[in-house]
Amino acid sequence: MSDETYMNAALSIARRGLGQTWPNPSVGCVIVRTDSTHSTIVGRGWTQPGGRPHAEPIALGEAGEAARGATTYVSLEPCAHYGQTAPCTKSLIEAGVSRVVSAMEDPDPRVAGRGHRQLEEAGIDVTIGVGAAAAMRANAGHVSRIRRGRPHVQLKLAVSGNGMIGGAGRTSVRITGPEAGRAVHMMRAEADAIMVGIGTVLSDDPVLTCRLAGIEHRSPVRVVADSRLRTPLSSRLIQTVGTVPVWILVSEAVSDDETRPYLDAGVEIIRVPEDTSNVISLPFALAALAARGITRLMVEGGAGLAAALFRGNLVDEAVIFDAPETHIAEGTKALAGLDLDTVLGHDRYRLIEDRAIGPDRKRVFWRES
Ligand code: AOF
Ligand code: ZN
Repeated sequence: MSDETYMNAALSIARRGLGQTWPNPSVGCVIVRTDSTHSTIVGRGWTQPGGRPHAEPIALGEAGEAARGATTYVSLEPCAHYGQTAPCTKSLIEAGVSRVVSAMEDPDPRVAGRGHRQLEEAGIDVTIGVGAAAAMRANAGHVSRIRRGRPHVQLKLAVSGNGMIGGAGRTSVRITGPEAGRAVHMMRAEADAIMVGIGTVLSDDPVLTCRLAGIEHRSPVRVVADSRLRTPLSSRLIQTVGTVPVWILVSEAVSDDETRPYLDAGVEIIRVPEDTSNVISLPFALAALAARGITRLMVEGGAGLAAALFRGNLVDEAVIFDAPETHIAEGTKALAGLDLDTVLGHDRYRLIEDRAIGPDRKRVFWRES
């Protein structure tokens, strides 16, 4: 089988760690032995919850002696630095692998090409760039946090047949079917944090956890953009803070007296400077999340926050669920003043996925610049 096939396997197991490894990327590693007649996968590993151990030592451990002379496929350049563990390059060299196929260079300044170089200097045959486009997407959170100091922002919108994302007066209505609903919970599992605006908290009282059977433990940190600290202490978010963390982004103008009951309840309050419209500045808010280690941020509403992110050119990935069969007579227009088709039709966005999902349609747009 080809390099691409094994790299796809590495990329697909890397996905298992998405949302679990922050501030580290989730990397996949597959070790393959080839003899005269066929190839066999002798070791597999992915980055473990919390970011360590890294993928490579896990795969090497599974392969044992079979790693000697084998080829290793990794979805990100192996690390070259002494952190809390020894560098993966050292483990690969000591295990005697003869070839490493790596999807892309790691932008972390502690690695940045050094990993590949160390392997080559040890006489290992190194191929870089196999599956690079898919790896850029899988590692987008890590790359964004390292290069731009903010998380990768994935915006999810469910849009009715007549272009609405909610009922009149911001009330909550079901738009998509159960299949799309499950896809959204999977997206939550793969996010480090999920953010909504205060409007959504006040109208929907959402819980924002991942409730797919078997992966409930993969719920992301729940974040509210709430400049004036209006999240009700009685909201389901605050009531469940003991189970899954809640961080509230508030303006620097909010007083300690106001924040105290939230802190007492176990909420983390993050103070963010205001922008010219007297609400928290989104670039500062994203930087504060990245500083706390968040690499992948999913945004689930509402219209105001979505529009503000688009206006600031801060949406890296837009996942749109279209529900053609749902018609909402009086509702909230998808983007509060911005036309979604115009925004996503811009050259900046490329449609990378388009498929039916139950009675609905899922489209994924990726920002190219
Ligand atoms: C790998 N394999 O599975 C991952 C890597 O804090 P440390 O020592 O765990 O290092 C974190 C850095 O290691 C992180 O910023 C990224 O550059 C790299 N992640 N590297 O070889 C892995 N998760
Ligand atoms: Zn490593």
